[in-house]
Amino acid sequence: MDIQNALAVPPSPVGVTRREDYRPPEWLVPEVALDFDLDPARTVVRSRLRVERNGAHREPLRLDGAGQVPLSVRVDGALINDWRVDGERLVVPLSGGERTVEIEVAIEPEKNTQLMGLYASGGILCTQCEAEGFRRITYFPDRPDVLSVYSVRMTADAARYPVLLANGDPVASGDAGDGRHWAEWSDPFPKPSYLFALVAGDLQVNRGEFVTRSGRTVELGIWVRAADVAKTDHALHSLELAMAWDEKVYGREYDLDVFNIVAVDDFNFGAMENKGLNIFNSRYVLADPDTATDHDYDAIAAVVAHEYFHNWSGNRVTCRDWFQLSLKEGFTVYRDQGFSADQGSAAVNRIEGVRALRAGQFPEDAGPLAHPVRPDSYQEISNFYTATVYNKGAELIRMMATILGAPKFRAACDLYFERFDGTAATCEDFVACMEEAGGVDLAQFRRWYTQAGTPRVQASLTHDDGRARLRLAQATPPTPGQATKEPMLLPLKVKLFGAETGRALTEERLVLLADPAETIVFEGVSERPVLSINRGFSAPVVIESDRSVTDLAFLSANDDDPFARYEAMQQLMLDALVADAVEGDQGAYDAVVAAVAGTLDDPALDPAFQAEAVVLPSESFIGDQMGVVDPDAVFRAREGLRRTLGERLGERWAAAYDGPREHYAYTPEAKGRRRLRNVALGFLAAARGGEADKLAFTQFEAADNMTDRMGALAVLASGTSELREAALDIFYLRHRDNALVLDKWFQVQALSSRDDAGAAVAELARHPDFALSNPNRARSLVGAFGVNQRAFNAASGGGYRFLADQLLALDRLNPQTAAKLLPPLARWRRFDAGRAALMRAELARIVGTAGLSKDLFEQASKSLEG
Ligand code: B3K
Ligand code: ZN
Repeated sequence: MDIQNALAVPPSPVGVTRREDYRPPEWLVPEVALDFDLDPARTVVRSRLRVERNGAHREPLRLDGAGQVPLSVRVDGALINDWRVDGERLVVPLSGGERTVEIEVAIEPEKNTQLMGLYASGGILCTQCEAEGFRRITYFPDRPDVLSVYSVRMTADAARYPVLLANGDPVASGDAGDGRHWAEWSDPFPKPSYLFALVAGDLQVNRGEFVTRSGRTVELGIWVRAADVAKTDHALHSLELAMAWDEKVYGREYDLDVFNIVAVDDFNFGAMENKGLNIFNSRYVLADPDTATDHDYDAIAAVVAHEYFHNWSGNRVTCRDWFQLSLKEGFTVYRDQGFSADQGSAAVNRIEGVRALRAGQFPEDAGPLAHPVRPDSYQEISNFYTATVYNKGAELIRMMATILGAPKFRAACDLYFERFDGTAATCEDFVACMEEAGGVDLAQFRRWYTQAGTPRVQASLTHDDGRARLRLAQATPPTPGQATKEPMLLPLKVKLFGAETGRALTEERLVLLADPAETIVFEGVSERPVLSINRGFSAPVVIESDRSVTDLAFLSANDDDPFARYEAMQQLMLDALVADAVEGDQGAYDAVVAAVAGTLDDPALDPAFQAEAVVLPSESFIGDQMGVVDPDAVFRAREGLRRTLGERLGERWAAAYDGPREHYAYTPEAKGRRRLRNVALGFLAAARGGEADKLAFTQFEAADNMTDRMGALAVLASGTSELREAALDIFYLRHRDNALVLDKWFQVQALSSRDDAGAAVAELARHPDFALSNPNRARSLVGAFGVNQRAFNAASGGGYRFLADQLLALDRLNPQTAAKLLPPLARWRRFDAGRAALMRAELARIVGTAGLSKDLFEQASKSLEG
């Protein structure tokens, strides 16, 4: 399609919701009783709503709906006929202040491919309501500031659905005749509709028990298919750890008698924090050493904890409207990061967190889909479950915790939970508690919620007469709709080290940079200082410093903050790689080799840290440092440095690789040793080619755990030997019946660095085991390919065309997941004119497609405009 024509494209097919238009609900629903006659083909839902007029007005009751038709409506027990459907809303004229409204609707769970509302997954009936899925189940004021006490009755076929679960505590159950049975659940805590859940299925449970600090016993249950029960111990154990951690660190105790988690295979994201009944993507529940990697184990613990922590940060205190999403998500990510940091190496955990931020959020902030942590408008709220709202949102909480200090931060959280318990709150409410209990003024800090874009800080250090001067200047680049930016409040942890003696010349100082530029003076600096800045990644910014190769190498060996040490090494590597990619200048490679050698030789460092410190920055992060991304040059430079490191440090990699073999254990120490061995294998492969493939194949065959098997397979999948095909075939045959493991098989090929990766991915999309209908499978191939920078950005445009084709096909089934996979096409401004035109043409093709969902339309049209 002609781009100019496409740009004159149809105006948005949907309305825009704006934060400034927020109005309190016209009607409240203090109580709701739901009765489900469950059947995958046709489920009848009867609701009884006690409604109360909110304030003095004469408006009718307007209830959100989507896709269903009301069968009947009653008011105070009497059938009425003067209701109407306006758009997708049910409008019921009501007089008086308090009435009971009963509505009957029918829905078709097995036809629900969007996986929002009530749907079927592998024989299980389950729900997903956040953000606006409840309206697909029944008519309701489907907004988070309407809080109701729910009771639920379910009736279903007893053989197909022996287990019936809902929010809260079980009340009663019995035989309904005709081979059907029923169960009732009741949740005493008022909640918004997005936290409603039910599950019906043939499930088995792994039970645990947790005694809260006030002595109440909570029955825990992880519900899965019978064959998977053996893979649920880690999730159950993680839940117990999370419950204890939240009591200890935040003083938060669980409040119901039961806490259930159910695993389903078809799920749009990771998991969902429904009150008392969390529903999970099975990839964040099921694990055993043979099928799950260390990364999977860590992710399961983090997601289990995250959803559990939402019981307070999200459920007891919820969001007033969806613009406040980061109120629960940013805070809860911050809380789960704290939990994970306490389970193993805090330094490695922070490195992983920052790496995720740079991989997912920085590009978002730098592109056409940039938005503030508290957005101002949306077409489709599902598009705002982003790295900005989640991960940058968590950094905002971290900065406030840094500014307040731990004791005051805890007091401020206590105040927030106490003051807003049982209500729907705003980001402003949270910040106000931080200010009040912290005794600080956060007026300027609030800009973090309103301004998009990643601030850049220029730092330069001068030294004379025993005095060091640190000049700092900040600027935030323009983002769509925000051409100019105000200065931000940036908490920067800073320390100086002596270049000659290596000793610390100052204490760590917390600089609160508020002005566009400031100079900080350090007295009594007797030798040339080296600057350690943004230690612990205290602010989510880009630091541009004039530190030399020598200084970065020095910090990578001597800084006493492990994150800063990692960061110095990364900067050293990045500078070296960009110089090579842009100018073919390999002058800094010697320094990188020496720094990596020093890190591997340092006996004080644990293997987990060593492994992360020596891993090269990703291709996309290297690209982010360039004016125009040249994906081929980045790939060439990165492979070149990998080979150089592999060759020149061959003995060290071999030593790291050849350490004593041990039986699998999931402990932080064993995990660190596995990680270092697999990183070493990668460097050995870069230097030795086919010979390393043999090594990898031996590891692949001998591995007693999935981490080592995947580590080897990743090396083989990017290699050229015939062992590659053999390993992929063995893996496929061994794991073809395990969907989660088969996802890894698709993913490892989509991420391959081989020249034919693009063609291989197109071929895999035709594989009988590939299906767009399962979000995990779609992400494992289409999503992974989008982050394979060189393959996706092939100059032919074939990668762009492939992605657009897949998105259009997926949009017809599952718009939410399709829209989530679009962002790689939004990066067009970062590439040369040829690639940019090809990407824009695909975006234009998407936007111009008839019948597009509003999810994909919003993402594609904004990407094209940006
Ligand atoms: N709150 C859910 C996310 C729902 C996403 C809806 N598009 C999971 C979580 O963040 O904990
Ligand atoms: Zn969450």
